[in-house]
Amino acid sequence: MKHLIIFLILGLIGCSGRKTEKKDTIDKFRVEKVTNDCPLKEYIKRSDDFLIKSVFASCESDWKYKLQILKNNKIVYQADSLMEFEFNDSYWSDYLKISEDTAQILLDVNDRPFKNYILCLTFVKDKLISSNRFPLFESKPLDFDNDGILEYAGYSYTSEGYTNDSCCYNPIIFIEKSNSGLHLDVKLTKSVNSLLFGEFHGFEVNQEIKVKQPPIDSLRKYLNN
Ligand SMILES: [Ca+2]
Repeated sequence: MKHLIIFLILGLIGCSGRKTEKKDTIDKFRVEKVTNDCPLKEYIKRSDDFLIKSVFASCESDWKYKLQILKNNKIVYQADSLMEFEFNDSYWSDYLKISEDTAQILLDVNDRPFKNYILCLTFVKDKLISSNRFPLFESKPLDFDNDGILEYAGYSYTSEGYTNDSCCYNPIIFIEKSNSGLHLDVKLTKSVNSLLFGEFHGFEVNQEIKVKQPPIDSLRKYLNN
């Protein structure tokens, strides 16, 4: 969490106009100490016309933060500076060119202590038109409903993995990869979870809804793992 501390200290310094000279001196000393022990570095990734910029503490290089996305030198997305991102090899492409003007960027968000999730940003030219949260995709996509279109499967809760020991409703979510990009497959998600849990209880995990867990083989089948 050292980089979080650095951020918080930087945030405090950003309000220095309202602070005393003594307080400013203490804060500057802290920042220099922390950054000397674990200097900040910049992470840059290019996807087509989009430039993703973020920073990370060199001693915690897995977690990037203060993320910005630029197109033609203009900031088109700026994450909350407390959000942490990871850039790992994965089953899914982190950039989808949908048409001449439309593209999707997928970001792996570290939501610790909870499970990572995917933030799917859809841009038309340089405008962000939608921002969707998807569960992390568990494996390669599969045409689960035989409609000729692939779907990714994932679930949103637990850090331990999906086991049949848990007692609460935790739906498997299907994200269809169509010609118009990635989007929630409502029909498939409803039908599979109705089959697994006897009834569809919604798209969100719900700890208030106690359910009999389906056999692990069924879960693995629908997670394609
Ligand atoms: Ca399909």
